[in-house]
Amino acid sequence: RRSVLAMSAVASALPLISRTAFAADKPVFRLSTPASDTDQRSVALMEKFAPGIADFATFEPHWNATLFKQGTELEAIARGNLEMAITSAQELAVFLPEFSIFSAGYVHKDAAHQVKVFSDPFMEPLKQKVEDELGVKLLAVMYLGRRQLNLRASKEERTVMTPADLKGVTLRMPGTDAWQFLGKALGANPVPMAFTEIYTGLQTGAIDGQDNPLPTVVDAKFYEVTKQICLTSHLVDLNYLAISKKAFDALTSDQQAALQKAGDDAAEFGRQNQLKKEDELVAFLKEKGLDIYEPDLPAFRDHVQKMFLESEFAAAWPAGMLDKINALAS
Ligand code: KDO
Repeated sequence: RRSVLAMSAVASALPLISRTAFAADKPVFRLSTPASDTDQRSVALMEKFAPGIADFATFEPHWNATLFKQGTELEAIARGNLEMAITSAQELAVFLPEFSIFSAGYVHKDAAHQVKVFSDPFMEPLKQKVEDELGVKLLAVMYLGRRQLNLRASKEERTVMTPADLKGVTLRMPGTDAWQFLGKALGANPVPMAFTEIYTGLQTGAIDGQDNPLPTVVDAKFYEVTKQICLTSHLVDLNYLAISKKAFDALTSDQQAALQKAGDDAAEFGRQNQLKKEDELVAFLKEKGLDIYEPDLPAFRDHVQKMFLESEFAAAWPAGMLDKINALAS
């Protein structure tokens, strides 16, 4: 009797053992990003994405560009050295120039417009190209916010109403051509610098200013070393939650669906929180003593749009795509 019991104990333990072995073998999805752990995209990933995939994979984020330098993540995924990133259209445009359409100022109108554009069938060939050429799958569009000009000078020292008022201003922009061109289109003198170096750059005066959405200005404490924010809203900025296609393809179809849902849930959660923060933080920044004001928006929009349309970037945009994007704006 004992031996029968023992036998059945062994038998029932077997699937358990193999399950345990499988659990120990769960793939680890490392994500590298310059974002801090308190950035709303990061919070959303921890609260929605990590638990959504926990049954079959381990999410291992590396914040503040501690694993890969800003801008090197796509190549790291392509080479098989990294599984996930929060990439940008500007970084994708380095490899696939058509993505520069999303780096042009005043193209996306708001967060909802970004979602409509990302989900539209006209994005399919672009997403496919990213998979085929970089081995990267774009899972979801994440909302970063409306980028604003944030300068060391007070409004009294420099009032910015039109692009001409930015003449000679050393403006830190992220380090790719599409980003640098946006700085130029704003009328400034753009310089490349990694996100993690901005605070010191502002503090020492190596740069006169930087551009980022209000939640980032607060999260990274740029308000401590700047005196004004000019609400140009020149780019309704997005990021793509990206995963290695190889890592994705190794999952079962149920796991892939669960991972996609976790990505969508994280993007939506982060979007809502970021939108709320964008609204709330004007008061916080004013309290901190910053001048916050709107410039002549048509002057900025016309200048930026004209420069992009006349640039070599626009030559790479798929025919008719800008009209299709504009048609999706409500
Ligand atoms: C930045 O470097 O200014 C930027 O805002 C660019 C974005 O694409 C994004 O990568 C972001 O930095 C980082 O995630 C840090 O918030």
